[in-house]
Amino acid sequence: MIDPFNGTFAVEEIDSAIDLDVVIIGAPFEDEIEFYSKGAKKGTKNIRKSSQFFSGQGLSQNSIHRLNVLDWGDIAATNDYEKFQKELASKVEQILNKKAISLIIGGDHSIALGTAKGIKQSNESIDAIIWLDAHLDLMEKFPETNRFSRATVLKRILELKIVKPENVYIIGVRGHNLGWEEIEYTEEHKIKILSADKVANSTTRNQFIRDILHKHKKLYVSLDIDVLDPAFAPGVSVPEPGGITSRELFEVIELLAKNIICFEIVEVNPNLDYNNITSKVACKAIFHFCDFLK
Ligand SMILES: [Mn+2]
Repeated sequence: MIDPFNGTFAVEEIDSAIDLDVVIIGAPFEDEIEFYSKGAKKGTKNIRKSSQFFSGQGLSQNSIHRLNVLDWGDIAATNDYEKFQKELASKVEQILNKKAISLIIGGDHSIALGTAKGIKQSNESIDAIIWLDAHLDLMEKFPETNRFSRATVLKRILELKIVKPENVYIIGVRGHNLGWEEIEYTEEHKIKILSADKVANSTTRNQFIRDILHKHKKLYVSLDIDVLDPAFAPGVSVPEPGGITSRELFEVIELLAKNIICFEIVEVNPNLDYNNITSKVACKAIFHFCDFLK
C-alpha cells in the first residue's frame, strides 16, 4: 500500500466503496524521449509526500477531510506506453462508472491519452476539455517522427472524438515554444484560447470561465503545472517564462470545480525542483479543487 494523499484513504479496490466523491490514481509514467529532462514520473510520489506538509484545511467550511476521497494507488510502472494507457483508462472508466470524480496525478502529459480513453470507455460523457498549459500540445509529430509525446497528446485526444475541437479551451498558453502548425490548427478548428497575458486580467479571465460554464456542464480539466510561471513552478521539463501566478490558477480551479468530473495534474518534475515548491503548488491545486467541488 502507498502512503495516500493527505486527507484520503488508501485502498486496493473500489468495488465495495459507496458514496464516493473523488478517487485518486497515481500515473507515474514518462516517455523515453531524450528531448525532455527525466524525472516527471517521480512527480506522483513526491506530490503525495508533499501533501503531508499541509493540514489540508482551507479557509472555507469544505475541505478534503469532509469528502469521501480514496487513493487507489499507482498504475504499475512500465515503459510500455500502450500498456500504461490501457491500465489508466480502465481505472478512469471504473471510477466514472461509480459516479465519482477521477483525479489523476502524473507523470508527464502523455498520460492524458489514457485518461481520455477512460472517459470514452465509461458510461459518463464530457462536454468540454479545459487544457491548462504553457503549450498547445497539438503537434502532429514531435520530436521528429514521434506521434505520441507530451507535445502531441491533445491532437491524439481530439482524434478520439470525445468532444469537438470547438469545445476545447486552452488556458495560460504563451510563446515561444509553439509550432506554427499548432496555431493554425487552433484557428482552423475554433479551439478557444485564453493566453497567459489575458489570464492576468481578472475581468477577461472571469468572462472566459463564465462562458465555459454557461455552455458546458461536465468538464475534463488537464492541468500541466508548467502553465504557472517558472517562478511559481520551477520543477518542470519545459519551463516557459511569462506564465500565470499560483493565485490565478487557484481562482480558475475554484470557479470550474463544481463542473469537473475528471481532473489531472501532470509535469511536476522533482529532479528539477527547488525545496519541492512545484510539488507543493500541485498539492494546493488539489486541496483547492476539493474545497470548491461541492
Ligand atoms: Mn502539456
